[in-house]
Amino acid sequence: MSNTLKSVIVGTAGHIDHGKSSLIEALTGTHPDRLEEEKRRGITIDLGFAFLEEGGVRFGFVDVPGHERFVKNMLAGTSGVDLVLLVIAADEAIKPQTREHFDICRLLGVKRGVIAITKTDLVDRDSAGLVRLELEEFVKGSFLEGAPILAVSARTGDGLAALKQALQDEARKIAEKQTDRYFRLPVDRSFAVKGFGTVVTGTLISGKVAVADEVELLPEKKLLRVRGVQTGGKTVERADAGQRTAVNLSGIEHTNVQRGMVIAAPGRFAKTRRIDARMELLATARKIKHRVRVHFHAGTAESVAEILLPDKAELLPGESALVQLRLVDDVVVVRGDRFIVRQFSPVITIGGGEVLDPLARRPSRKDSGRGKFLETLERGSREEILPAMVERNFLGLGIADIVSRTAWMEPEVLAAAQNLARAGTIRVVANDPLRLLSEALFQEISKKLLARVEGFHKENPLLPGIPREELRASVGRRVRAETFRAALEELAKQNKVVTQGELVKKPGTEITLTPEEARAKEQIEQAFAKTGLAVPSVKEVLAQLAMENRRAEKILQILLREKVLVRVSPELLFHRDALARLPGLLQSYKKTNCERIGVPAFKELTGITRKYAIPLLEYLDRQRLTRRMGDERVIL
Ligand SMILES: Nc1nc2c(ncn2[C@@H]2O[C@H](COP(=O)(O)OP(=O)(O)OP(=O)(O)O)[C@@H](O)[C@H]2O)c(=O)[nH]1
Ligand SMILES: [Mg+2]
Repeated sequence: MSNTLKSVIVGTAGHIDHGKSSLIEALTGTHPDRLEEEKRRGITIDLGFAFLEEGGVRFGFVDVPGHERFVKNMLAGTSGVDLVLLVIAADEAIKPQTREHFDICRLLGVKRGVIAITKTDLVDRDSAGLVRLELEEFVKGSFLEGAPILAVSARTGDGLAALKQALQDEARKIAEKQTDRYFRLPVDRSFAVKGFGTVVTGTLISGKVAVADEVELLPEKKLLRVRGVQTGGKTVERADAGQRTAVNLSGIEHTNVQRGMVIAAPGRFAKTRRIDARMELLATARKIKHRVRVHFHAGTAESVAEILLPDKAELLPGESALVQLRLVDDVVVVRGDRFIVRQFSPVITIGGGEVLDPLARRPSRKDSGRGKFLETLERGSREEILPAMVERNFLGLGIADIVSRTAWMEPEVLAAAQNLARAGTIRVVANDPLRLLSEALFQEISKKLLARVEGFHKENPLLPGIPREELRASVGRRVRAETFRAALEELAKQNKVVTQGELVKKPGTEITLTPEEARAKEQIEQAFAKTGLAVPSVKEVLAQLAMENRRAEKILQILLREKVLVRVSPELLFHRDALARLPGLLQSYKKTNCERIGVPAFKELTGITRKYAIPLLEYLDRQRLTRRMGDERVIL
């Protein structure tokens, strides 16, 4: 099984014409230059590839151009390499792109490498020795300090065996890649193969991809099917992280896939144009100011970008800072991805760094927690980052928000979330799909809901409870449905509220009526409504109900508390509609007669007897619709 071999990606680096491509050919038998123009001009323009299986390692070589005009192609090839093969011609020693490529490798976080001093057939031993000393000095303090330095010649084959051995030794030190990660492959080429259709290639930087998988093309968000997979030029069922991979895709023209796009596990990654990052400015660069325009490169993608310096006016050579990158085009990156920044014009590499928050928000003075948050993203553990992320989002965070920022696996997020929930830091408001909220915010929302339920009961003593939607509206649209549901469930679990169908209420505020009671309530109301002001006695009304007196009394109380019936005197109740007609009657009397009215005139006006007239007038006095003056009332 060829899959048991360790896969290692080796990228070349070095100045133009220093012999990179020749060395790859000498090592693998494949000349990596494939374009007509490359052959004609004798230089590498775009990325070239070659493979070698040796000593239990499957090497995938990415050969890059040394020409300063093609550094952007070099960048697309270098992201994802495990090992750099830094090539220096013995007759020229360190040149500008030796330095630039070396800087790029360092900024991209390449961890290991082998240095080849080539074309040794052109110089004497002493010169080669001087170049070696110069190189040792050059890489001091960097990831290449102590790396093997081999003197070789592609022409004579001198030193090639030792170089292969050194590559194997370094390859062995590279950590095995985890394949249980979400699949991600930044595309570096797309072309059509007769009889197969679209084929895209790239370095598989994360996870795995197999025949028949569904993948998502980003940033377009187009779902595609994998028809076939190749690694190292061989057809395979599956390709794993760390392999040069070609994927045959159905459902798309090759012209619709370009370098810089990403194929990935569907729904796991997101495109962005606003990235918070830690950026280092090279010591050799000029200082940069807030909002400087640059070229941004990450993976195989590039975009013009603006660098925002939220907490400083300028960034000095050799300094590093928390910056925000505003891109012109969409890219797909996650926390921890490396990037390179090149000066807008003339185009040279000036710095690079590490993505902290790929879905950043606009920096603002009000956002005082930003710096601390980014530092947590930079250095924190998952258990520290997760609550920090959750706290910054009033709406809480869904699993997709978390994964697309961090590329953490869903089970990892779940496990961390559960630990944090147990510790009382965050609240899991929904499990499937997972949604998290800060515990403090959750408590605040619960408190508001409870207060609203209590307030509702006070305002509406006779309504059984507040409708869910009304309760939901009371906390605003910034509270998501899942959060509302979870808070309500929690309150119910604590027995602080009771939910009953669409209603929410405090426990112990039972006033639900049976159908029989509801009918009785209707009958009582009718008895008063139809008699106008000449109301029957309460006793009489209740006696007519087919219901024991105590229950009937209770229903009467409900009507009184709902203010359908109004107690005018200890004995007399009136329907509110009948009472509502009185002010109008009095006002028209005042207009057509006089502003004073006596008991007889009132009796005549309303058509009622003295038995009702006196209590009603006293009620009107209390309501300040009339004022008693001797035997008469002044209509107010
Ligand atoms: N004498 C001698 N010439 C070499 C050796 N290696 C490469 N050359 C020659 O140097 C020239 C450049 O070699 P390439 O391999 O194309 O150099 P490169 O670094 O790939 O160049 P770019 O890709 O354009 O940056 C060619 O003419 C090679 O034949 C060597 O070991 N000895
Ligand atoms: Mg070349």
